[in-house]
Amino acid sequence: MSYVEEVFEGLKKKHAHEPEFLEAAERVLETIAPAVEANEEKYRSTALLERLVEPERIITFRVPWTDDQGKHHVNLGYRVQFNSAIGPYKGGLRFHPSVNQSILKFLGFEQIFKNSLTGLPIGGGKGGSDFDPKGKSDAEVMRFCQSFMTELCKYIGADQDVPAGDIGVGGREVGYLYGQYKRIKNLYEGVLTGKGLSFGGSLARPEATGYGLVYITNEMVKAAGKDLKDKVVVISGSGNVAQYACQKAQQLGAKVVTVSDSNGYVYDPDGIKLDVVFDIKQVKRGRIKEYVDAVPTAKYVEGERPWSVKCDIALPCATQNEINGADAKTLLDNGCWCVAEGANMPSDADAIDAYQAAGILFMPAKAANAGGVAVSALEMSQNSERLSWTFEEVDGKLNDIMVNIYKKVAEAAKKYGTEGDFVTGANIAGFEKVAEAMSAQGLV
Ligand code: NDP
Ligand code: 2IT
Repeated sequence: MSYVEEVFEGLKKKHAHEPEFLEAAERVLETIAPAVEANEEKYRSTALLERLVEPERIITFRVPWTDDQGKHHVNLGYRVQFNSAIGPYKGGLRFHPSVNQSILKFLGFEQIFKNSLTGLPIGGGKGGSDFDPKGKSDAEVMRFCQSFMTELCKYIGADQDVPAGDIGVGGREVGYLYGQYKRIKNLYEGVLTGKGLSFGGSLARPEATGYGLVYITNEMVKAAGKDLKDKVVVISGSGNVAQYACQKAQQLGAKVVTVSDSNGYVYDPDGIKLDVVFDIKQVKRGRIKEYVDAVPTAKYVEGERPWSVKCDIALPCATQNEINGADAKTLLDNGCWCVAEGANMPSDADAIDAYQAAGILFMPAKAANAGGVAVSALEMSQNSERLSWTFEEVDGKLNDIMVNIYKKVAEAAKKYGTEGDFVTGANIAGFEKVAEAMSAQGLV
């Protein structure tokens, strides 16, 4: 058995009840195998892979809070501090009823390599809660965030661990979390990113993940001799990532025809009107089906995802495993020739096999959605120097970072004899820097 297989077998025995984490670990381990084999003696003798796959620590805690009727509730809170070899733990907080340790370990593990690809000094972490913000009042969300931070504040800090948003955690939640951190610790520091502009946030952070996704997609498409102009794009989700992916794709001349939420999708053959989506999601916190009230020529499809809509390019921007093998086949049968992942691990293993067998352009999440965390790291830099950069400055750096990620990923794929396989390229390029830092720092 190879070293990589041995480590994965051990992991399966120890964490049999964590399917999402095992899925993410298996995919990374199998694709970095050639880079591991090139240094096998060194990595084996220092148990490098055994250390890489176990979080440095996981903090779990209860989060008691009171609803508007005075009823008491208890949710679970977590922070997975996965790897600090190249910088303080960095990664978002997810508030969603599906959150559990397996999902946060998968996200934290992916975050290690994503953060490494940005070229910025940030380690990997992730956290969150099984709290469901849907249907809660602002006051309930505030009380929940305050209780969550009352415990979390003991374990984070601007040079220690810097959380941000993810599903269910946006500007409102980050604001409440920041207020409570400051109140308890009496520290005004960049402990969270995605903050509001009036208290240390960065311009272009809300846009960063979606814009970055389209910048790297554009780079990949250009390298294949094509462009985004007039291409039909299908997007899933209608949250932070989906909204700004839609905006940038439209700015580059593409025609985005769908957005979705967990209830269904909207198909607008004339192109999604983003002002309508902003109003539903950012102002009213409503459901995407309300889109057809404002745009009666659009169609709402209840209970389905948008993968049966004919497109050139698919940008999944909702959640993990939202495209399975059958969905991928439908996309391919309808002529889709490019998939880039805004969400984390939206394509399951069968879907990726289908893309690769068909030879389409495919950019995996840890490269494609790294723009969000990259601008978070730029927010940390601005907080450290107590200055704010202009929108153009941040957006320009974001574009450079995404172009560089594309280069790194493409070069690593080529170096290991799998040209055009950006899954292998992203995993190896992300891994090499982390492995070097872990090796230099000894057995910790
Ligand atoms: P938001 O909470 O802003 O939006 C999430 C969107 O996805 C909503 O439309 C939501 O619909 C939909 N969604 C969530 N869960 C499901 C589900 N189980 N099935 C179907 N639809 C679902 O989150 P973000 O836009 O921030 O995050 C989207 C994805 O992007 C996630 O995978 C996240 O990890 C990833 N990501 C986010 C980054 C960021 O900076 N925010 C950075 C990098 C990656 P509904 O309202 O019905 O729940
Ligand atoms: O998955 C991700 O990269 C994020 N949710 C963003 C993390 C961050 O720290 O900005």
